[in-house]
Amino acid sequence: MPSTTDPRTRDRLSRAGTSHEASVDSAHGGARDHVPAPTSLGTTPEGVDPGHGTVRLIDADGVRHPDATYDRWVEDVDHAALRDLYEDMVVVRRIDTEATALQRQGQLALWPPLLGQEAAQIGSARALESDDFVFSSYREHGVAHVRGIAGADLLRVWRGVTGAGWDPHVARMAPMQVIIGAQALHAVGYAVGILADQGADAERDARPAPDAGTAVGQGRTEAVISYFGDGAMSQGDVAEAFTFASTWTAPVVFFCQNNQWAISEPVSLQSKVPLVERARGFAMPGVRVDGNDVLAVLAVTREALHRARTGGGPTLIEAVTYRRGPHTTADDPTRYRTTAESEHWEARDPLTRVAAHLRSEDALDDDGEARVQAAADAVAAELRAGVTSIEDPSWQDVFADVYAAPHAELAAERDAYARYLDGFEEGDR
Ligand SMILES: Cc1ncc(C[n+]2csc(CCOP(=O)(O)OP(=O)(O)O)c2C)c(N)n1
Ligand SMILES: [Mg+2]
Repeated sequence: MPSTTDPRTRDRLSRAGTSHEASVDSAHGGARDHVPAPTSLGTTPEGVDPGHGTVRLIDADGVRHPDATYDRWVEDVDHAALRDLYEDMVVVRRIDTEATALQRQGQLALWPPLLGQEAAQIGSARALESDDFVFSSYREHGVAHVRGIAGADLLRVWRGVTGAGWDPHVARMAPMQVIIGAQALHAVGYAVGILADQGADAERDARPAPDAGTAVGQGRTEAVISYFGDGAMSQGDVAEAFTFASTWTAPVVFFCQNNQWAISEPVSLQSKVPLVERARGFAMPGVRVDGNDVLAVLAVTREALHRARTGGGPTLIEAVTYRRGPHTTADDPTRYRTTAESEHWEARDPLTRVAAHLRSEDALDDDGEARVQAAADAVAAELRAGVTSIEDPSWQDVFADVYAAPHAELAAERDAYARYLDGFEEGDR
């Protein structure tokens, strides 16, 4: 692998992702047009409703609005495809409800509900190719579902029986990240690694070979997406990630779900300007999207991924949404927010607007709705059966994967823990 600290290598690697495809910017006048005009400092960012410059294709009443820039990104989405997106959202909401119930019944230690954020997660995850890589926080159950992670594997960590519930190489999704914002840096590191690999490939391809036919930079670039919240935007890690991604022209999409709250802290305390405007300072395109509109989210994420794949570098997407449940099952949101606010967002539910749209087009009826619900119930039943049959790991397992090879200090710690456990009555272990 070439040295990534050498500025010449860095310049070459940054260009290695460029393909011969028309760039997104030249295709429709430049995504930077979508960065809203700066709001004067001191005004309150739109904490409740997305305002100017927000991409929305299906409104809260289910009405489809044409969009000169974004329609082309979803022109393949017919009624059947939109029904699939709807079913995805119904299923992940059902997974969420079941997991919340499992926590209340003592089967899980904790659960962070996604209720209200289904469109942001399904729309963006369905924009990904199977070889793209995801770095998420702890709330992206919808993304994990789309990546093919089984319900029981999703819940394993929340049951407290493992540190990572799935194989990240298979799912192409890293284990969830609880350190706020850290995954933004992990994503950029991975994206720079893609550039480094391309640089190495380009060097190899540039060498004369008997049947050389591969042009430098030819082929699709895999892309990386990092999910984080509005609160994470205040973290140094995220600012550093933006800087590195921008200067390296890294193939990464930053997907911020602005769900209005960082536990009990509203977004208005985190930023004096809409979060998307931060992109401008890093010379990144920034797009603000109605995060409760699955079609709009699909469109803007496809555009951003295309930019990443074709050498256009990072994009910041701010998906304006709402966390309708508690931060986690250990939280009581009634202590810090009003019923009026909850009702405001309930009326902007991501599922009901798609159902309303499909029904208005005669593409969904009661039978269709019942089939979707039955599919969701089946997933929930499988999830419950899978989780409740997970066996507790033995106490030794916690020492098993800490180091690549055993060593004396680790053995001493394990023995000390064994003596500690021996101090309990039989059955208390
Ligand atoms: C570095 C760090 N600081 C603080 C915390 C405690 N903490 C856990 S969740 C959270 C709020 C995060 O809010 P946001 O980024 O908006 O994500 P959301 O929970 O709304 O999805 C905080 C501060 C943490 N996990 N990591
Ligand atoms: Mg938040």
